[in-house]
Amino acid sequence: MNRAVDVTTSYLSSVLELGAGLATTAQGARPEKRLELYEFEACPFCRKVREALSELDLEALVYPCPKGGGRFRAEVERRGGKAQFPFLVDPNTGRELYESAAIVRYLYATYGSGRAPFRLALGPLDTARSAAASLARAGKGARHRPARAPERPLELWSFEASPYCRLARETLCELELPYVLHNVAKRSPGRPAFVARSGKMQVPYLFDPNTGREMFESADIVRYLAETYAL
Ligand SMILES: N[C@@H](CCC(=O)N[C@@H](CS)C(=O)NCC(=O)O)C(=O)O
Repeated sequence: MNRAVDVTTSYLSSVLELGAGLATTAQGARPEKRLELYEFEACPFCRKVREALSELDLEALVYPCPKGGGRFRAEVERRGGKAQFPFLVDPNTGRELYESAAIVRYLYATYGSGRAPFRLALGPLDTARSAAASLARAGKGARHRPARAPERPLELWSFEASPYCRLARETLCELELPYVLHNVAKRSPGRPAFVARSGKMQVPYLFDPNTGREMFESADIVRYLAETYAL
């Protein structure tokens, strides 16, 4: 896919998300330890969880589990008994959960206002909304590509509904590169600290502790990840 098609279809995907994962909402208690999420970018159920993380201004260590991937899928099977995604691990409470609706409800109950977003009550309609957003990207972020494993997780500043962040996340996912997802959605209280670090409010922003490289610009990030890790 060329860059113009990538950006256009990623914009369409964001529009089809219908505002979910764009801005933060009421936040509750903050986790002491980072949440861990096993997921893949193209999965509509995983998107619902990432939307909730953005809205609740929560960070997560993301373990990408694209189809055909050999790095983290086995860990989910070992812990939960089956290879189904999303799978959330909360080291603060010891909870380990499958099922996107249960995970979103848990996140809002534990780290939000207590009440899950209205869209969750729409059930299959909400899933159709998220599936449409996946369809717009025609399978990007679904299948693994051979890549070497980094020693340490990368770090990405992002928010779910950003079309440019999606392009960066797709590549991280396909290459099975684990990363700390710093969500800085609109109204995020984390934005000032991010700007202090990076110099301006623009995402995606990638930091690779394995090479010391940091950069803005989704096209540069996608190119850097492929050149550095793809085989
Ligand atoms: N009801 C589950 C459905 C999850 C689901 O079907 N996930 C698919 C991916 S979209 C899956 O794990 N497939 C197995 C695989 O990819 O190997 C939920 O809401 O979390």
